[in-house]
Amino acid sequence: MRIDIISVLPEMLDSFINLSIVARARKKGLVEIYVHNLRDYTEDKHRRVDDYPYGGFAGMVMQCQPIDACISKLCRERHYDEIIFTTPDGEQFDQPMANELSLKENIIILCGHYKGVDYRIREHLITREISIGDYVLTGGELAAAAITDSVVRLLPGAIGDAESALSDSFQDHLLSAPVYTRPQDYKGWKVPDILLSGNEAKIAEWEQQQSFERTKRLRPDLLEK
Ligand code: 6GU
Repeated sequence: MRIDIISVLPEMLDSFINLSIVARARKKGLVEIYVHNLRDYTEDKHRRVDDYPYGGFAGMVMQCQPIDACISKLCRERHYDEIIFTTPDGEQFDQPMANELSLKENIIILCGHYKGVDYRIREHLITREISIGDYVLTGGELAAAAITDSVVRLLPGAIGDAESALSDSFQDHLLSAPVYTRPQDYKGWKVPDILLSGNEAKIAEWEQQQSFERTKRLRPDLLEK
């Protein structure tokens, strides 16, 4: 898989793509991630990528030219399955969407900034608009990082235990059961006896029941799905 991220703040994504599971997946050759600085594509001599909005509204708007230049260059080099724009008014990102994106070959993620981008970009170049939740971030970089992280960890081989991605919270519309590690007793805080029993069937049953109870208590909306 290949992910191209277009940003006015590429530094914000550098540490993320060079750390942890995402970095390891890149080293293993499971994913290629490229971050493009939008300013490298502007024809403006001051390297500006934004301008005042028509209509006298507040804030600045990202211009068509640099975005079009960057996306067009990438699209001449290979086919992209999805050209995503991160924006608070997009479709809300969730696990099924991450699963779906993890099956794509090549995707572009354009990080939104300022008041937004010239709407013509959204009409003519973007194939999918994604929000990561109902709150406003200063820029789309954190959203692009969240999307990339959730997609990359699903690529076969990205995380050690093949089963652990499947047992994630949300993967079956349920929250995960609690987990514990050594010691059995920490300052009198005990690990549930059932987990020390060695009875696999009983443990599996406990896990299911915990999963269901936590979902019912914390996220009853998930049970309706
Ligand atoms: Cl994708 N962008 C911004 N700027 N804010 C957000 C968001 C995206 N998703 C939630 N809030």
